[in-house]
Amino acid sequence: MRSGTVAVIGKANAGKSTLVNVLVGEKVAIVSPKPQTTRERILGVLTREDRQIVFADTPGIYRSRNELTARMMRTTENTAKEVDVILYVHDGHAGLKEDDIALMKRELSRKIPMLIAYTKIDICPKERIPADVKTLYEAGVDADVLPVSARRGKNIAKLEEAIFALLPEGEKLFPDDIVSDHSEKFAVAELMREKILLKYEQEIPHGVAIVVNTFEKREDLYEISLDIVCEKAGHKAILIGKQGKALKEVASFARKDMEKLLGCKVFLTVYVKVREGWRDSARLLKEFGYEES
Ligand SMILES: Nc1nc2c(ncn2[C@@H]2O[C@H](COP(=O)(O)OP(=O)(O)OP(=O)(O)O)[C@@H](O)[C@H]2O)c(=O)[nH]1
Ligand SMILES: [Mg+2]
Repeated sequence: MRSGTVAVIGKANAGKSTLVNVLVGEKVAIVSPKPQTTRERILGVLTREDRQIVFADTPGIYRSRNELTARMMRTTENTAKEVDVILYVHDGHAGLKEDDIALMKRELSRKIPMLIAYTKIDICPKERIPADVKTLYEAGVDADVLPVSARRGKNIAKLEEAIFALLPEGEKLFPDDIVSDHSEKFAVAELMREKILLKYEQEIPHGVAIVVNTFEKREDLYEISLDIVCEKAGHKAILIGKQGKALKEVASFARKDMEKLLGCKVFLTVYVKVREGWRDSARLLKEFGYEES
């Protein structure tokens, strides 16, 4: 039996959460085309007869501009320090830049076994892959590079085996039926945030926090009531839309996913509230559940 933890690290929007979800085989983390989708460390647990791999999905590396993003970066830094393996996720489609090499070298300097998942190969030019691998080798990035596509499920089994080979012998860290360290209530809040990330543009989704006030099972349905907290009155108006149309749409979209997750009907009530500057307020960050992991 081998078991251990794997920090999944990389730039914002690289495809870390998508990769963790396919490796674990369940949606443990939300995904969107916007950077800074993941705000907290989320564990996704893969258990087989001979192994348990605990993936720690992390907020993507991004220049921090407020206390929320600064906390996110500290979470990522703290996670990378205490693991058996680092899985560095590189977005092959975005192209290899000098700062990618610098980030990989920084992770390598921790002296923790590291693999590079070169992802999104389904949409990147084929000839680019060997050229980038050569560039990395010549730059002294001494780690195995595995080309994968999380979206197409390509080379995922190979990646799992490469991780498995780096894990220490040991007993399971979680019971067999656990796939994540987060609650259903957390997952519900995240699904709401995911739909907001998908529907609204620019700063609006980044300035949104979800607070679940009611989460109760009543016979054959869940009663869920939540606040969408935003930063400005102008954002609130856009979130709600003309005659509440936008909000109705996004809430209905989220409700359908919540029903899939919980396996029963959901009665969802949504309120939009304004809390100016919450991303820089230690008190509000705590109230909304954003503590450093
Ligand atoms: N074509 C393609 N797109 C992918 C692949 N993996 C992820 N994506 C897309 O890339 C975008 C970002 O994916 P995420 O998994 O949210 O990225 P992340 O690294 O977790 O991002 P942050 O949490 O913001 O740091 C989404 O639109 C995904 O659908 C892939 O293998 N192929
Ligand atoms: Mg993510």
